[in-house]
Amino acid sequence: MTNETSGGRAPRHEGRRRTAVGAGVGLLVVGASLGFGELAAGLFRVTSPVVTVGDALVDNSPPLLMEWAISLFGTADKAVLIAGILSVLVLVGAVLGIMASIRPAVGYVGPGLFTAAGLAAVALRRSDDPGAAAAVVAGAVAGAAALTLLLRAERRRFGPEGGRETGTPADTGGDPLPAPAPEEYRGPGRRGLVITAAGVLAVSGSAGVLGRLSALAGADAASRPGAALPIPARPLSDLPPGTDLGVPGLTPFTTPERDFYRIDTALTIPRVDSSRWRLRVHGMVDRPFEIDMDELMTRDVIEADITLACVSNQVGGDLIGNTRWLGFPLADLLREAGVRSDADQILSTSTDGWTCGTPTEAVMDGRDALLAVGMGGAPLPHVHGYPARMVVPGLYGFVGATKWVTDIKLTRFADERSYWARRGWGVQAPIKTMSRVDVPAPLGRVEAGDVVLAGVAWAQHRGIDAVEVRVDDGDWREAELAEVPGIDTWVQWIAETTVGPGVHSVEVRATDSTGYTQTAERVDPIPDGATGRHRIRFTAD
Ligand SMILES: Nc1nc2c(c(=O)[nH]1)N[C@H]1C(S)=C(S)[C@@H](COP(=O)(O)O)O[C@H]1N2
Ligand SMILES: [Mo]
Repeated sequence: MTNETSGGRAPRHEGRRRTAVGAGVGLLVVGASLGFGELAAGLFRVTSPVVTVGDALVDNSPPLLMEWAISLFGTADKAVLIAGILSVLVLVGAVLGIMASIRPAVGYVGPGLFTAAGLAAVALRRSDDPGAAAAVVAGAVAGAAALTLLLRAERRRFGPEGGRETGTPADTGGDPLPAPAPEEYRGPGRRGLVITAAGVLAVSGSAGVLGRLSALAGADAASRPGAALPIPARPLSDLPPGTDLGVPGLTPFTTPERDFYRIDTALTIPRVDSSRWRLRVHGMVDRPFEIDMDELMTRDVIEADITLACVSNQVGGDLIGNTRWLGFPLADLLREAGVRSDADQILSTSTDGWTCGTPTEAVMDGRDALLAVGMGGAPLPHVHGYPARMVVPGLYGFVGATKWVTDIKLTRFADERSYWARRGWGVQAPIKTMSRVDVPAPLGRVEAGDVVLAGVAWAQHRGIDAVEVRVDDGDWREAELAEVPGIDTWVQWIAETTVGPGVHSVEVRATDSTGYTQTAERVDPIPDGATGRHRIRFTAD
C-alpha cells in the first residue's frame, strides 16, 4: 500500500493499473470521436466518419480482397467491414492511450490520425458528400477535448510521468513535498479520474445515440418514397393464371419487395430527393440533354415483368428476384439523344459514383430495357434505386441495372471502363441459363413415399424451353413448367417422385429457347457468371 506513494519506484501492479487506465483513456477518446462524429453526421445530414472510411475502403480495395470478402461474408460483408474499422480504432486507441500515459502528447496522434484518415476518405470518395468532412473534424475535436480532460485527471491520479505521483522530487525540481497519506491522496485522485471518465463516456454515448436517432429520423422521413407513379398508356395485362404453382417452399413467381435481394457497393443507402434528381444523357450523341423528374414523367411509360439476377449468384443461390417494373424505355431516351453508331457502351453513373457499362446493342434491340421508377406497383424503394434506376432484361445487374442513376454517357468499351470492369469482371455479361431446386429444401426432411420436387429456372431474354430433373443420379425426366408472361422472367417447375426412407439427391438442368442445355461444368461467378447444376440432398423418413 505505502509503496504506491513512493515516487519513482512504483511496484508492478501500479504500473499495470496505469497501463489499464491508459488503455481505458484511449478507448474513451475513440468513443468521444465516434460519438461526436455521429452527432455531427446526424445533425448536418452527412455521412458518418466510419461509413465514409468504409466507403473509401470498398472503392479502393484490391479486387481480390473484395471477392474474398464477398465470398466469405456474402451480403454481411458491409457489417463485417464496419466491425473491422471499429476494431482497428479500438486497438489503435488503446495503444495510443497507454503511450499517452507516459508521454501525454502522443495521445493527440489519435485525433490527428482520425482527422487524416477521415479527410483522406472524404477526398477519395468521388461521391458528392464533402460535408462529411465536418463530421470528421467534429469527431476529432471531441476526441482531443476528451483526451485533454482525461489526461489531466489521469495525471492527478498517478502523477505526471510513469509511476510518479504529484509532489515527488521529480515534479518539484528536487524539493520534496511531504508525501500525502495514501488514502487522502488516492481518494480524490481516483475519484476525479472515475468521474471524468464516466462523464466523458456519458456525454459521448449520448452524443452518439442522439446522432443515430436524428439520422434515423431523417431517414425515416424519406424511407417510403411517395412520388405518384406515372400511368402506362397500355398497361400490361395481369400475370397469366398458373405462373405461380403455390407449392409450399417454392420461391413465389413475384418476389415481395422485402425479399428482393440487394446488391450494391453503398455502405449507406443513397436517399435521393426526386425533386432535385436530374438525368444527363451525353457523350457520343448528337443531341445531349438533361431532364428532371417532371420532364421525364411526360414521356411514355411502360410495364415489364423482368427477373433481375446478380452475377455473383452461386449455383443454387438466391441473388435473384422477379417483379413487374414500371419505367421509361431507355431506347426512347437514347433515340432522343441520337446515339452515334460507334458508341457501343452506355456508361451509366449513380449518385454514389458507381458506374456500369451496358452494351448499347442490348438496350436498342427492342427488349424492354427500362429507366425504371417503380417496382411491384409502388415507387422504387430507396434501397432499389429511388427515384430511377436501369433494368435491362437478360443482363446481370452489374452491367445493366444502375440504381440511383443520374448520368448516362454514350461511349466505347475500348475507351472507358466501368466500376467492375476495372476490377476484372466481364464486360459482356448476359445472364446464363440456370435452374434451382427449392423443394424439398436442401438437406430437408420429407416423408417417404410420393415427394414433390419443385424450383425455378431462368434464361432471361431467351426463355426456358425445358427443365429436367433426376433423382439419385437416375434418368433425366422432364419437369412440368408453370406459365410465364414472357421470356424475360424465371419460370417455376414441378415434378414428382417416389422414394423410400433414406438420403436422396435431386439434380436439375434447364434448356433455353436456343436449344442450349445447362452445363454440369462448375465455373465461379467471376468474371461473367457461375455455371454448373444445382444438386441437393434430402432425407426421407
Ligand atoms: N448504384 C449502384 N447500382 C447498382 C449496383 C451498385 O453497386 N451501385 N450494383 C448492381 C448489381 S451488381 C446488381 S446485381 C443490382 C442489384 O439490384 P437490387 O439491389 O435492386 O436487387 O444492382 C446493380 N446496380
Ligand atoms: Mo450483381
